[in-house]
Amino acid sequence: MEEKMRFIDLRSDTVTIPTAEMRIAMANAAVGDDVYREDPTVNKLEEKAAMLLGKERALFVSSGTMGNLLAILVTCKAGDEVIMGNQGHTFLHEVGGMSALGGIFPNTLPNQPDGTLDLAMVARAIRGEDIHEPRTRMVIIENTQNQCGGVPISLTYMQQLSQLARENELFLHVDGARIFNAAAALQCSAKDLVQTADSVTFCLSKGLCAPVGSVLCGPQDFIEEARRFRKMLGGGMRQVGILAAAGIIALDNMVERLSEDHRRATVLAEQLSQIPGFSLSKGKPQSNMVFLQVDHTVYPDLAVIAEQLKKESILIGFSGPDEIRIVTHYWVSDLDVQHVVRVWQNLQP
Ligand code: TLP
Repeated sequence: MEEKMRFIDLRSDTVTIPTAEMRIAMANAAVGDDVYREDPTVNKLEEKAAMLLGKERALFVSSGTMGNLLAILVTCKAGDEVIMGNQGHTFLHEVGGMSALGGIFPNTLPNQPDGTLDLAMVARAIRGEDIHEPRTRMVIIENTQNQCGGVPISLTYMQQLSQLARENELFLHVDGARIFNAAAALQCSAKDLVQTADSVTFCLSKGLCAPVGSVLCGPQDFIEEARRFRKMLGGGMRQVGILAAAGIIALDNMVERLSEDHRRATVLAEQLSQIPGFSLSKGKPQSNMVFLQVDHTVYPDLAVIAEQLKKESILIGFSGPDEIRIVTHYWVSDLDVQHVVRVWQNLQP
């Protein structure tokens, strides 16, 4: 019997638990010491990930945060600068790791509503050879861009940003925590989306349902260096094929179905935004996230909404003082969506 989730948990896709198939694969995984590079299941996952993303090599890491941090630590020295969005996860939600652990400097530019960074602003932000200034080494772009609404960043933009980065000898890293959602939304392959980037981190443990782990993909020498930094950070794990086994199922069986989550997010957005007091703050969903602006005059206290929903087994997240974030995933079914809409229609201010 497959374990089910106790709540309709819409707080994030990070809350997903592994499928029954994953648990069986985990129990039966062939393992070895991955610090010796002897875990066959990790090796298989890394080869599969590198091929799928079109990069030379890949490295299994504990989290998206670690993947992004390794990319930065490998590329930059202390005092170097990274251009990134001010709504990017790397800037907002990675505990300032790049500065705390690497002495590396974020130069944030405003994310535009479509999640991109204005290319002219990026060009202007790149430093010259002035002895007073830090060196710009790197640009990070997030795809899908979470805080801007879970928006996918187009192939054309990715190519333009990459060209700008190349012309200025900058390393382009993609925080592709949800790159497969972006690819599903844009109806292209994840490989095409990151083809012009130097490196990418993607997460196995969000919409793809694996319990733990992300993968950093990039050039061979870059990944070799990332492996050293991973060890330095205490992230050299041993018989970790137990986890990689779930990651392999995630890549084999969970990618194709992501558009179902997108469809359910669209249904939720359409239905909930018709209820007085709620509107779509970041437009119609393009992937698995719905952002709802709450009218303060109707619902002065968001905690009251969360409490009523929780009583009906529904959990929601908040992304601002008056904003609710809802994320769909494997464990949210069509029936769950109907239940959420029914309960929401009966909320009391
Ligand atoms: N995002 C989480 C929270 O940390 C906000 C969420 O619920 O959305 N990049 C992006 C774009 C992310 O959204 C996240 C997680 C990460 C990186 C970090 O991944 P983990 O949690 O594996 O370190």
